[in-house]
Amino acid sequence: MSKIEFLDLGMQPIANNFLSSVSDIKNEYKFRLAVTFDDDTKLVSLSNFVSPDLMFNDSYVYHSSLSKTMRSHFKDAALSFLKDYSPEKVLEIGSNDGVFLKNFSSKRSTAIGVEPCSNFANITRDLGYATYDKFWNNQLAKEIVLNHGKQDLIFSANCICHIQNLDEAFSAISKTMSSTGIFVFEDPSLLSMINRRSYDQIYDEHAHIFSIIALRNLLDKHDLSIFKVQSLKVHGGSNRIFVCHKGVRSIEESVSEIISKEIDAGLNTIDAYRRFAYDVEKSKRQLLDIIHELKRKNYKIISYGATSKSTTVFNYCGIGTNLIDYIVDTTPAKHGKLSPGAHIPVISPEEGFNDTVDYAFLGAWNYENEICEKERKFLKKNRFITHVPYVRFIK
Ligand code: DWN
Repeated sequence: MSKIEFLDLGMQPIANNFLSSVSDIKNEYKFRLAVTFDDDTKLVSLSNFVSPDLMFNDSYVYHSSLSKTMRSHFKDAALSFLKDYSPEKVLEIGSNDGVFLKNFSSKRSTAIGVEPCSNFANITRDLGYATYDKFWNNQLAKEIVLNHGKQDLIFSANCICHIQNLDEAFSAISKTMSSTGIFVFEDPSLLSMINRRSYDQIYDEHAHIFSIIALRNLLDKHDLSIFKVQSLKVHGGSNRIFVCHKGVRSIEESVSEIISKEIDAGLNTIDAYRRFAYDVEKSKRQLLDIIHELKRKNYKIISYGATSKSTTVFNYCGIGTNLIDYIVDTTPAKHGKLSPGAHIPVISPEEGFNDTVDYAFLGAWNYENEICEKERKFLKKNRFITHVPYVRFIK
């Protein structure tokens, strides 16, 4: 049997489907969030996929530009690609609010976006970038090549792992990339997830969590080669993967270096995933223990960052308004809503992050440095709680 399920995180909602009112609860969509290892390709994927239209539509709420960390991350990325590869034609798959695209001016290059969430596609269109509000597939690739020609740089951040049919996605990329072009994508690293026990990287949108081992196997079928990998700190540990048509560029050492680390961690065998599943259970028990203990002492606990990740944690651990009073988040579209599944009210930090709060669960743990810097006053007397890489307080 080549597909082995190793973790079940229970019935979960759509991670970014914030509810407008209590009356929406009865129609809330739920599915069984479980994870499977494919022993042939070594790919880790959800056991059950959710229909893309239910997740990515004109009500999508995640804005890449809202964090200072991500704005400078994408600016640096764009500048380094311009310096190292001088692409004239740039295409971004999953362009969100244009945080990457807007670093390309029409003087040096033409940049176009693909973004199925039309509320976001309208933002980049208004900025002057041709944007297709469609899902990435062979048909769209054909349309783009016809209208704009083949592309020198195809970039995608936190989007390829959202695509369920990777064979079609890679085939479409291969047909859209010019003969000397590059495809660069970044997504959460499976190695980081396993090492940091950050099981909350698993939710409906993340159809797959990638190892370089699995990606090399999948890309090879489309005559595409990984020629460089960079480890990134963003989103709790990501990989930036550089791909070209086979034989066009020499393969840098970074590829074999990271594959060796993955093999050392056992990512090519099921045992590492079974150990991870055991650690996830333990993390749940420890988190519940400390939250219950604080609650018994009558402390006020809230959550900081209404992330997709916290949807997984709250629904897996059974944490609701019995333990967490509310969630503060900077995204205006989440304010006044109820968090998916756990139905915890979401309000702005201005409204809720004040002297009455004793402890805050860090839903946005991937921005620990940015948030701790910003919230120095809170940390003088109070503490954040996180479960990554183990359950602990942040002073
Ligand atoms: O791939 C994806 C990643 C990139 O973004 C998507 N599938 C969905 C989304 O996942 P997430 O919701 O877990 O992403 P973030 O970037 O961890 O979300 C941070 C949230 O925290 C945002 O809602 C903004 C909020 N926030 C805040 O309230 N105060 C963030 C910071 C830095 C802050 O200071």
